[in-house]
Amino acid sequence: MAFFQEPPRLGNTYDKDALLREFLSRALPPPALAEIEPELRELGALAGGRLADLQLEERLAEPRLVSFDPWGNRVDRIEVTRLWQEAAVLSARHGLVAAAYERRHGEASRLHQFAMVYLLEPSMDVYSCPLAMTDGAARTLIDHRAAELIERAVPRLTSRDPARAWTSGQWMTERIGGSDVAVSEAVARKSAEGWRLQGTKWFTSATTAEMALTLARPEGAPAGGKGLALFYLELKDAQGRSNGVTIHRLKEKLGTRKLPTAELSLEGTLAIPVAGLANGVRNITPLLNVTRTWNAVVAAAGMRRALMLANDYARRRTAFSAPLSRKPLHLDTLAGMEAEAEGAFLLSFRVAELMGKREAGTASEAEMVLLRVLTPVAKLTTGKQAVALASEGLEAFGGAGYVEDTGLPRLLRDAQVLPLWEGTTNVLALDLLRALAATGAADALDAEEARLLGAVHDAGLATPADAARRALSHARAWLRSVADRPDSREAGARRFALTVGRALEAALLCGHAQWCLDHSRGQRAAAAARRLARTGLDLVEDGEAADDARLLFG
Ligand code: UCC
Repeated sequence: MAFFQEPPRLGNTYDKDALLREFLSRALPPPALAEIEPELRELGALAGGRLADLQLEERLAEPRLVSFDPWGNRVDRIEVTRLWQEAAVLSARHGLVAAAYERRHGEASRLHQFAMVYLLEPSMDVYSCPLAMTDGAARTLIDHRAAELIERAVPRLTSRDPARAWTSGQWMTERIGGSDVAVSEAVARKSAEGWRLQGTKWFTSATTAEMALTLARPEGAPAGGKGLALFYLELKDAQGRSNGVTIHRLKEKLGTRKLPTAELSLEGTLAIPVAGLANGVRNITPLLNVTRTWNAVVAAAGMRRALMLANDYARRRTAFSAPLSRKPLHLDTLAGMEAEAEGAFLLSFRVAELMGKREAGTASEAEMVLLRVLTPVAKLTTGKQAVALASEGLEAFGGAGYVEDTGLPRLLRDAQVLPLWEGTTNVLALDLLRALAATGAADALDAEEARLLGAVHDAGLATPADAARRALSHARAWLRSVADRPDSREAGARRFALTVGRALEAALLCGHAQWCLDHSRGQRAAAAARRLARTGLDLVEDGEAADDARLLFG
């Protein structure tokens, strides 16, 4: 009989994720875990089952901009895919934004929220984008204590009722601006009815939102980021008419194709200042820090999805007379991916954990500084890892990974956005240097290293712990060496940031692995720590690599 290859299957993505379950056992108080686990399991079943099927079924569907109604009236309506419509309902019902604000689990509420995001996101066709901005907008309004806007918008942004829930846009990018937001051209003019905005926004993601936070320069204000102001606007007025927002077209992008990203004009759009009439760039950074955290979690989630598919396939695919799962070289490749995915997960969830503590008011001063430092590190490190791992994931399927109707190429296209939006790798590397210049930042990083590696005592973790220590010490020495050489500092910023990111991932994995060993949770995490530390030394065979690879095969 002719041969047909069996496709990969996901199954319940919660049950299959050993690291997620270990991490939650370690990080959450047992009653909190007992309370949320049934829902996580339900989401895992949905993500690995019906949603994944729908995603594949409507692989070719894309959002559509309807500019006019049949009678020529401008309507600027964006129609989204079925999966997006369902994702909106599911996200509200499960509280993918709300959980962080309801704070039912105190400082662990961000872990609860991001565990749900991590599970659902790979099957939601980047609906995480509007959710991330919605979360960021709520955080920004609250951080600025903008009382009237909080009262008006936050209950909608954090609603669990799909009929009441709003999403928010984050309209920063202009044709002239890009990463250099300070040169934005949009202008704000005071009128009898309030502030009106005029200008063009060049890359507004998820333009299906009900509101947006944006930047504009009040007439007469000075140039630069300090002269911009942060504004709140709603896209429609109370009668459902456009608030001076004209959508010109949707972007034709490499990936995130289900996500409608628009070019639009603001033509007399009524808007409300959120935090005075200056320092717009600084004032929008709470939003950026939230979306960058989402970016890191989404990167880790995408990596896990590629790996789950590749692992399952390795059992189903026989080549050269054995299943791939029995081929040492294939296992070694999957093990490298596993180690990367585990590092990315632990780094992004460390940021989530710190964010939760900050919001619950339980973070120490040093933890707040650490959060500021780790946010760009996590975003930039995991963004790069996500692309590399998606590419490796496709390769694990051979030719099938390059064929569109397997649904696999999307993994790579959607990953490619992660290092570039919400601040490119270079912009974030410079942001790390900015953050490290603050008082106490270097000490906070040292304390994190000591916290993670100080508890590691198992002999099998000595090598990766040492590798993490050496990398961090090398990074510190480099930073000191360029203190008086701004050009060298800038030129080396990316390498520095990635060194810090990867070293922290190794340290986090060592800390996690030690916990697993202490709690009879097996050797998997220790193998991942060793495998991560081996990266870059791939030709060095130390005799344990093949054993570790078997331990890491999920
Ligand atoms: O790409 C976009 C669409 C994405 C859709 C949503 C995706 C959600 C994804 C998640 C799920 C998948 S939206 C636009 C993305 N654009 C950016 O991210 C901008 C990239 N550029 C930067 O990040 C730059 O570093 C700037 C614009 C923030 C800063 O540039 P400047 O003009 O050089 O500004 P300064 O002077 O360095 O910073 C201004 C102030 C300073 O404070 P003060 O005024 O006290 O001196 C900085 O310390 O802002 C402070 N600051 C920060 N504070 C700057 N960055 C931060 C920060 N991250 N946190 C706290």
